[in-house]
Amino acid sequence: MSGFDLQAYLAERRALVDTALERHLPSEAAPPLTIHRAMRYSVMAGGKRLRPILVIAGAEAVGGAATMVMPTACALEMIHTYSLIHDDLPAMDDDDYRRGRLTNHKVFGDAIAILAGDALLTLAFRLIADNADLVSDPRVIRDVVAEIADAAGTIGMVGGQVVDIESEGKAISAETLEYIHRHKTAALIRASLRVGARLAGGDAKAVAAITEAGSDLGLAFQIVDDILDVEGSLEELGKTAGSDERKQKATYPGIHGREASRRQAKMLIDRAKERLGVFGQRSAPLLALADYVVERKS
Ligand code: GRG
Repeated sequence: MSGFDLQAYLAERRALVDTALERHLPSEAAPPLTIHRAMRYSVMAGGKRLRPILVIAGAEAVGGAATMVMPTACALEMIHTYSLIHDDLPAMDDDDYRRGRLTNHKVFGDAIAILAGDALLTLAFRLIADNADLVSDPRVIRDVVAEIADAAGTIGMVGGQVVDIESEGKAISAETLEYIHRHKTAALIRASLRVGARLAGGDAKAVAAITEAGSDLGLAFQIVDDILDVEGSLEELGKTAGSDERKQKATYPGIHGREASRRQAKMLIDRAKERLGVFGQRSAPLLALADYVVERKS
């Protein structure tokens, strides 16, 4: 037992992220009012804030602090929230609930939901540019922009989403499923850890270790998400459970069975934790976060 208090760590970092998001989002009183309300509705609906906390934890692992990376941490949460808003649209997964409330398009209509996602994605890159004022070498921002664009775009999250949509109702191979999960989900999680370490001045060895750990952590996160979709409830998940089966989506438990999926997630987490060993005492939050990824119930 490490004795590390993960719940306190998560609560403190979540509060910092929420305060920063509140500050960076356009005011509901600023015109055009509807789009600003729609952006705030989904971002401020809660959520675990996993990606911004990983940006912060990545920075802390190399001796940095949350203040140095906060605009980029908020940017990752905005990109993630945009992807959820668009994923819930009738043209994609057509979901009614997200983060314990009605989905964005159910409240604001499809057009505003599309635009709220677009606006969050563009605001995210504005925030990454603003992060230049907080780092010792602003040239790193160029790489951070490129890495986040790649992780969110067609060689990352959007690419995974395309293959996911094209695979609905089809029997796909285990390799294709891993491709979907690594791109749709793991790419952004890996990038969160990586840019946190880079912005805080991590050297090449540290960034390489955190990148590999991030990749394993990201895949494990999506495998657990697949298992929770089978085992969870609307109350626990804040979204409708059983949606993968209804949409005839291939999942880890569907292809490998629940037990083998759990074992695979655990193997990935153990491997990630081994890689995080290079950070010594500073790895405590990341090690606890890794365990949380497999043990979580929402
Ligand atoms: C629309 C370009 C585009 C991509 C959509 C995010 C996504 C890709 C789809 C949502 C459906 C899904 C199961 C995605 C996998 C990623 C995932 C597990 C999202 C949920 O993330 P959490 O659990 O959500 O971190 P909270 O609400 O806690 O932030």
